Amino acid sequence: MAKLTVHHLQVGQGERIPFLLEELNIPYHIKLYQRSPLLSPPELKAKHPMGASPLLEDATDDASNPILLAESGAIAEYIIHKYGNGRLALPPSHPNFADYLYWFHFSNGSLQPGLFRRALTRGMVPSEEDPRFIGNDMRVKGSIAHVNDRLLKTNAYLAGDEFTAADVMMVWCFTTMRKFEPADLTEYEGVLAWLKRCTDREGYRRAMKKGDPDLDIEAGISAKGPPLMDIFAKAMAGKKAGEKL
Ligand SMILES: N[C@@H](CCC(=O)N[C@@H](CS)C(=O)NCC(=O)O)C(=O)O
Repeated sequence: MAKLTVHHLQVGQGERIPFLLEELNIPYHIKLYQRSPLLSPPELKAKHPMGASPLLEDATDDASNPILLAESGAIAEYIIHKYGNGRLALPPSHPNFADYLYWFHFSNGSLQPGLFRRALTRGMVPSEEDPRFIGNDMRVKGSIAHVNDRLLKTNAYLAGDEFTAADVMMVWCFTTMRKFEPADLTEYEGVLAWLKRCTDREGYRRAMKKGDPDLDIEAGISAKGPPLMDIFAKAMAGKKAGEKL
């Protein structure tokens, strides 16, 4: 049996990994870390050169020298292919293989960096009329509309009819990540219906109970989004310059 430990910094993208493991019914241990005050605490920083979450520790083959893997996407692929028999991925022979790859990578490759850039710009410009904010805002709105169009087309999941790891990767961008950068989803019916489909899943509920039991899931999936994490907005605005984050 696999001996997996997920190192998860609470209220963060690490939530994807327990979600995936629960969906695949693969047993794991979870070690929780709290932000200190915004970034990783010293014990998580010490575990890997990037000091970020998620981290997967795999002691299956060698308990004295476990594999330590970072990067959400790499961890997801590792789990799917090493322990999941390829479940929740689409194979190259599947007609929607290209869709699967595209949407699997879209969250960390386009939407999430776009949201983060907009958050940074928001903190740096005098007003939302500033062209630097407008440019980033247009990119985020374009990305969300692109996801919405896709979901209105499939009327199911990102890769097509089946729930896949592409959905696991994307959900956090529309839920917990909105604690860092707000995004009103009122106009995006496709995204809202898909969010409900994904977050109604038992795997998601079990994962969130283990990883972030204090997070309000209903607020996370609401059209307006969850309450913001104040310390992040302050950090983006440079209000804590000189202080340790
Ligand atoms: N590209 C990485 C990013 C990891 C990352 O930045 N994680 C955040 C959690 S949302 C983190 O650990 N932040 C705390 C820190 O960097 O100190 C991934 O996809 O796993």
